Amino acid sequence: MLTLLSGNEAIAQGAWEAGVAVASGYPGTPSTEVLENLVKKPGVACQWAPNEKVGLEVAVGASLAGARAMSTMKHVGLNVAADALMTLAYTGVGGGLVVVVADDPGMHSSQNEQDSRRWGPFGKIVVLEPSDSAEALAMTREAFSLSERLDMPVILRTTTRLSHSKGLVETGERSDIERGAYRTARAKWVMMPGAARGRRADLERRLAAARAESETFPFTTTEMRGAEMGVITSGVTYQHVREALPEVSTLKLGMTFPLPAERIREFAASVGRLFVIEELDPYIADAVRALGIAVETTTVPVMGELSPSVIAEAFGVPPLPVREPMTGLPARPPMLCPGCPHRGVFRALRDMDAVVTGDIGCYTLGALPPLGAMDSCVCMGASIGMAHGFGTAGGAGERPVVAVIGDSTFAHSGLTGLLNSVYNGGDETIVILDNRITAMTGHQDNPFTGRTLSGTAAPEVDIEAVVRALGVTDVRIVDPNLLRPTEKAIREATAAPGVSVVIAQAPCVLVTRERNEPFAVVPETCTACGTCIRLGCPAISRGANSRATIDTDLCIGCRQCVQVCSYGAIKRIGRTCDVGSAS
Ligand SMILES: Cc1ncc(C[n+]2csc(CCOP(=O)(O)OP(=O)(O)O)c2C)c(N)n1
Repeated sequence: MLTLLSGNEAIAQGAWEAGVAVASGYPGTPSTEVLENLVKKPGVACQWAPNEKVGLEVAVGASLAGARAMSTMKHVGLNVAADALMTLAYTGVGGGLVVVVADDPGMHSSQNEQDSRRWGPFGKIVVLEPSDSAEALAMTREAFSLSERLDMPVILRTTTRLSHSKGLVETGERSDIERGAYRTARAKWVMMPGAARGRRADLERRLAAARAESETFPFTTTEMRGAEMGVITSGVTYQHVREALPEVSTLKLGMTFPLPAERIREFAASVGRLFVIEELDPYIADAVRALGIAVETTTVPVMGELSPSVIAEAFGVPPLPVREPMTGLPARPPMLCPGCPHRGVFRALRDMDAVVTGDIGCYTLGALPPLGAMDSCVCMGASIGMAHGFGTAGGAGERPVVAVIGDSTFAHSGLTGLLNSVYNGGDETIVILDNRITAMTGHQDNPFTGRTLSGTAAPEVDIEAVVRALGVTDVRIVDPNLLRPTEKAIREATAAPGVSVVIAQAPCVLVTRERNEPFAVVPETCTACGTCIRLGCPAISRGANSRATIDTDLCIGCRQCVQVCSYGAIKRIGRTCDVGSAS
């Protein structure tokens, strides 16, 4: 059937058609929708893991058992899973094993833009790169067979533009894949040095087979449109090249590790001028030059997302007709939502002048003004170890050191950091922002939410019990919507010696969707002191005479602003009432 699917939907469809039996991953933009779509299909055990390493290990275990398996993650997730990945080329696979990794050129939603193609030569693992949704489906199907033929895991690498844009695909039926009986194969799977040396040598044989596959890979295509100029490219960049430079001949690489040396040589010999156009690192260009082939340099940027216009500009061709963004629109910087419970914690931390080692989640927005209460954000889970390191290095005078971490991030990679703090006698406070969801990536469940990816009930792991089990005795639980008790708890925790944990517990307002009657500012009473403005609530702004005004459509009635107004100028109103104009 012909359907319109996003790249991520197409990957889910391709995996299902290939007979994938187990799929496990961790959310991360732009990869998240692969599992969210696959779980809707029958016959696949589809799960969120607490982090990417566990997700990959689950898939590896399923592959060991002989089933086709897949793991999904964003590019930085593969750093977390890399310990498993780097040995997988040695062990090889049982059932076909596909690792979907989605890169984010331009960092729409990431802390860096590393180029995952480099895992190919680094881990000695096949890398495939689809260039549209149709290829995403077909290549995913093929990836499982390839993995089994080569006895190797296969990385399917996408980028934001491919993952999230839609294209026409022809969907098919699910293959009937019989899982064979499990047979012990210790020399292949138990990677002690003696066995690993054997598998390392065998890997060279398998890599040679992979190189041969690359030469004939059906998704690697040469399109001759003239002998003057040729472009080697891959992934979605191929589509941009076709749009920006429709006259040039192209070699589109479907397999970017191993590269097809002969196909590249042949193509290079057939054109007068050779260019490589690729997003992010000069990965293909360097490899082509290493073959002794001259590649002309370009001004195509090595960072950020490419587009037909960027390529057209670099090649001096007339700009493409694109709709320019409208000008004069009001700036809309990212902010915590109205009523977000994280706000109560950051307001306290700002007023305490704490040094805050931060982490990744919605709460990273606590770094922005007017809250401005975060000093670092490096990678998931880093907050706790960094707070410990900061304190161990002598801290910052009288300023308390506080780590902030969300519930999903705590499950992902915060547990070991906390264990480290306890073990090494830390003196830091950790605030766990427990909104019972992985909000940042679109509300996925996690081990603390009591639900699985398929929506079934799961044991709701008790964060307090986990924290105590890790050896923390000073644990406080607060509702961050109650501003003074929250500040009091954090102040007391930071004043107490040793490692202390404050669990700030209140559900994400976008999950509960609860709206109380909104509040409004009584203009006659407001002194324009700005205290409520400094909460950074999108519903509150300065109106006439600098007095505060509340947008009642945005206000969800959380009462945070009422608690900071010393003049009683914020009053509950009905949605249709008016308290006068702020003149
Ligand atoms: C290694 C890695 N995996 C995944 C992500 C994507 N990601 C960013 S924040 C986040 C989790 C946020 O959830 P939580 O900690 O509960 O905070 P919330 O957004 O709910 O406030 C995820 C999955 C990432 N940045 N890095």
